[in-house]
Amino acid sequence: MGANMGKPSSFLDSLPSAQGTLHVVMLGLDSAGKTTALYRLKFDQYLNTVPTIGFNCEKVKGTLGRSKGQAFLVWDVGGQEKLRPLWKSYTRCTDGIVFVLDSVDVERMEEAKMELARTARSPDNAGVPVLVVANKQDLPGAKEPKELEKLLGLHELGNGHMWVVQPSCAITGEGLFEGMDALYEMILKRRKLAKQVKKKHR
Ligand code: G3D
Ligand code: MG
Repeated sequence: MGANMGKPSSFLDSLPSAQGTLHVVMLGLDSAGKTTALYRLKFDQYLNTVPTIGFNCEKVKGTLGRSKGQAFLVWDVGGQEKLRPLWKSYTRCTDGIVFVLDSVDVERMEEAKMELARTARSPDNAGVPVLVVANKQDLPGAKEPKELEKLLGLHELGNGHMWVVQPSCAITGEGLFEGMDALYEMILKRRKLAKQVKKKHR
């Protein structure tokens, strides 16, 4: 501790637990697999889900990499069209956005792209890192991350967003914790950049 005196922020930076609980919102079209993913993250088991009306909210803990032990409060907001206007109120003041995608549903890819773009453009969400969970990779015909990048227009997301595409299968849980770790890395990077900018303008 002594060696770090006078540099409290860098000391705190090295302690993930010092960051407190991070707020994350899960978005995506209905039946993309959001609720399945949330309960996989929470209980490490498959739970039969019913379409979400309103929202689910669970505290989950990272298990991999630097996110190990880090608490995330994850909001799973219903994806049905009539509920989407609510997304805005949940994404205010969030540390990260998890956008869950059905990697097989090419018919609704354009709709998913539009919803993601709408969320990303919102001034409240400027610069909030986006984890795209390319779900249902177990199904034949699932699109690969590189292709989804293009289909979702991720390179044109703008508004200062960092993003990562993580392939997953929410039923087995494959890829979910890797995704949370990638999201955590982006959150840390964003904080570091913000601090550098602050320093520059002092
Ligand atoms: P939502 O919360 O985004 O609306 P749900 O989606 O979690 O309710 O999941 C919708 C359906 O997709 C569920 O099937 C669920 O089991 C299935 N699902 C979720 N993730 C995966 C996955 O990775 N692979 C496959 N094959 N199916 C998945 P039902 O049949 O209950 O509608
Ligand atoms: Mg749901």
